[in-house]
Amino acid sequence: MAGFETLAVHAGQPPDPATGAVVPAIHLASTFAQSAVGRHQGYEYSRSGNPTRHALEACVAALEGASHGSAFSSGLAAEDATLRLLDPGDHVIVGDNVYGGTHRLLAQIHQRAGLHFTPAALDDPAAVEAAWRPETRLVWIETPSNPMMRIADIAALASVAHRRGGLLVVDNTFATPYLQQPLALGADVVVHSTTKYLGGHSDVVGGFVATNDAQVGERIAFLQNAAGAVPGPFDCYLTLRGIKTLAVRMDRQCANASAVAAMLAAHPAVAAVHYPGLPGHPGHAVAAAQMRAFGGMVSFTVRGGEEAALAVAGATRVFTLAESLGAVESLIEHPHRMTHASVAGSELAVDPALVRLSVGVETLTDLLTDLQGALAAGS
Ligand code: P1T
Repeated sequence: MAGFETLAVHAGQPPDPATGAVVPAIHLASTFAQSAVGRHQGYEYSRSGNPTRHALEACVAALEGASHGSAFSSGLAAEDATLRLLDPGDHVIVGDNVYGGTHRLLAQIHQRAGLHFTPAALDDPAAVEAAWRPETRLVWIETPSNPMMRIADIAALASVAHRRGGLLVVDNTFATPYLQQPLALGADVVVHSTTKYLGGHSDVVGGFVATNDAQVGERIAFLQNAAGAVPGPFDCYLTLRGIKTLAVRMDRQCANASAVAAMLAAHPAVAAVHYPGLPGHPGHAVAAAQMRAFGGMVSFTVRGGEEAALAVAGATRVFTLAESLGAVESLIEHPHRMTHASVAGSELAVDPALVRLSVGVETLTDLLTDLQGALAAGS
């Protein structure tokens, strides 16, 4: 089997047999000619299947070690399709720290359609087991989690879920398949916001579902076509283009993030740093065992509370104040008021003193100087 970087550049995108083009074509056609009714060359209509989208699907499936992969128009569309595997009355155990939009999707859409869910400590397999009900069908986690960077033991949770007859879904957005391969660790389904590290350049929104369970994969492909939340061909092309450099971007982002985390950990204005690469992080050992490196995301609380956090988030010059993450440019945000505003006041609410960083590929000294200046302004 080819190595990760080779797959990232080539999987699903051999040179075009008609022209030799080394880059996949952007097939804009919405429909495909049939030589007789039902006789076609594999494509009928672009919601059901599109050659550029299929290249992306083959590539990400290969990176995740999956037999089935379906691309969606956003991460939330991919999550929505995954939750539609369930029926009214079914129960989901969701990690108690997840992207605010994931909680909103469960609480404000799927719960209304009859799904039940219970948050449980994602870093404690016993807590997940304790939350299990006879009607539990699925455990849903992020690791590292957004925005607290908590680490779930994927293999341990997979064994709890399987013993009880459920599925484990891992949102692999923060880690990417370069750092962590949930399916190889026992997870049943991987979901992604490809908007983040896979796209890598803050210029495309997308999502993905990957699995080795044929029944699940076929149902997800059915939902992709039947509900229709598909990405356009240009978006698929941009995502494929981003993926080619995933490994090299990630190497730099991990190195920059670990230096940023070390600086913050020693800074007097910082109360706590959440980065699984720090030896004191409670998930450090599990992360070291299941991840290649510790990722490009760092969060921290400031001693001055919410006001200081807002001041820091507003005072950087190299880090741009913006939602999202995973691209080449560094971003800073205030989860309580931004990405996790939809969980404010709920049991999943995040500390208003928390600041989240997505560390990019810029020159490390510029990033450190920028943060030190903002921390001085915020204290
Ligand atoms: O934004 P979208 O492509 O729909 O993906 C949603 C999503 C899913 N999973 C995780 C772990 C995410 O972080 C996100 C989106 N998150 C942000 C926009 C953010 O700034 O945290």
